[in-house]
Amino acid sequence: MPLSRQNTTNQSRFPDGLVVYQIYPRSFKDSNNDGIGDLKGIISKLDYLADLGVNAIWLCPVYSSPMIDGGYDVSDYENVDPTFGSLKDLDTLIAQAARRNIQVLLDIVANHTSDKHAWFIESRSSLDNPKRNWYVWKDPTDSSSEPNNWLSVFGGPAWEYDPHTKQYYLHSFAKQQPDLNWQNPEVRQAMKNAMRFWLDRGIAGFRMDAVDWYAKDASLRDDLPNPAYNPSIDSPYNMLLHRHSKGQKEIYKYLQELSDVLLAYPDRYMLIEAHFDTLPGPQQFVDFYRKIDTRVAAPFNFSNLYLPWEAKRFETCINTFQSRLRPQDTPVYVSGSHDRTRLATRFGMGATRAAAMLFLTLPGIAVIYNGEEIGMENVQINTTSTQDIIERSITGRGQGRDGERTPMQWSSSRNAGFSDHTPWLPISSNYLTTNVQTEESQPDSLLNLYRQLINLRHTSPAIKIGTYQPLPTNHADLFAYLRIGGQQKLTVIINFSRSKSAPCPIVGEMLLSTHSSQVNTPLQPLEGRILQIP
Ligand code: ISL
Ligand code: CA
Repeated sequence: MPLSRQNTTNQSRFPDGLVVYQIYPRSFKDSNNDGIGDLKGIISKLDYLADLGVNAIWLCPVYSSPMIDGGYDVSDYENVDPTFGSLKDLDTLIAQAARRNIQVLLDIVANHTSDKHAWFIESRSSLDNPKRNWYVWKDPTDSSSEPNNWLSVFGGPAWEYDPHTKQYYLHSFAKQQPDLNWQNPEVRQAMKNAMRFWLDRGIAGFRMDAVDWYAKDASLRDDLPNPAYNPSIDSPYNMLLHRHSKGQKEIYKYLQELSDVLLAYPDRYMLIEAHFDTLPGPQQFVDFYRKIDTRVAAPFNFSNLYLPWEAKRFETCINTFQSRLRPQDTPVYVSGSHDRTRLATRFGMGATRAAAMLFLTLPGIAVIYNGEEIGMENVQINTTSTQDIIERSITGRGQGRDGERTPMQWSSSRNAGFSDHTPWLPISSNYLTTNVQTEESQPDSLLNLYRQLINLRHTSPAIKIGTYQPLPTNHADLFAYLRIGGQQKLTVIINFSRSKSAPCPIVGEMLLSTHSSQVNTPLQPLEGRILQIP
């Protein structure tokens, strides 16, 4: 009997037990000492990634870009920005990664382009330009103001007036990131062509950026005020509820069209950046599984990034989510990203081991953001070093993303072994102890725990392909679940308490403890265990 659930019930394209490693290329490894990470730098670290055991790397955008939003403002979808190297370097990276059984995923930023993209330059040139309708252009209102009240995620109105043609264009993000008009089939065709360009070069698939904004209310109705808005802590964007400026049902239709592109190639897939928090409710999230081909597409589950470190909150969140999935749906669990506070800073360094065990033993796909595996922390960036457009436009609100984007800490040598040149963002002051080289030499380091967990994920059939079942514990600090498959039955049990030990209610063989505990002892504070049950 075949072992794989996915291969028996459907032809899922997602490799079993997939671990995706997210790379922020600007901060991973600098090969030519200009202070900025690049493709050759990534190539030089492929052996590190192979030793870690990841099956895929997802590169944040490396396309040609004016870099207003760290490359999420693309001026050519079919080329590499010289900051990162050349198209040839990317081909080399794909080939070198393949030799190590590592797939390469690219980030498709399709909601908007850069204002320097040739399409937008044409579009803004005249009212009757053939590309005018590739973007969202509207006349001012009678009182000469913005067409409606929609806001930019990065602050201020989502409309920019263009004096040349006396119309406004829509930008859900920066004004240098005009929104494409997804209602226009030519735009969708152009995006599909860009995807094919990369698929033909050997890319395994994509992370689809900001899909929530693909479809807006066709009649551009105003968004309504958010009654829960708190001006002292919330981003000004959250002043309104975004019921009309994003999240319309056409998103599913558009994404299904993109799925069809992937289906025409063998073994290709996409991960979708959709947000629980920004959609009206969990049903919309589940709709991503129901309305898009689940063999090639799955949405990220970001909900864990917003939870406090409490057993019952995680238990409810994960059990509810799992209960809504059908066997053929692939969950995608995310523990950090280039947009969110790092795990060690969010939950505290003490919780990183248990969190690693949790995220790497859940079913489906695990996404690790670079640096989480060594316990990197958010870095306080002083105003003179600010890079992120959010920090520049919504200054001092703690919304900026530079803190989680600082250079990878490779060693205790100068600039943490990232570069010989002053890096584009400061290195964390903890790099002398928190770095790859040091942790490689310590058997019980966080890095070595990640390696063990990833190895177990690939070798244990229950974790790799097994089902997920809740396991109620009757203890406020414990969260436990069963993974059953391929003749193996495992329990994962995590003690979320930072100070109290807890009785271990499970009898079984200890496969792994985050704290090297012996079997039949109480769980230590913040300990996680994987137990094999006869
Ligand atoms: O991170 C956010 C705000 O702090 C989110 O609202 C984020 O902007 C949204 O999830 C979309 O993010 C993605 O697209 C953006 C880019 O800036 C982010 O880095 C990317 O992850 C625009 O392309
Ligand atoms: Ca460089």
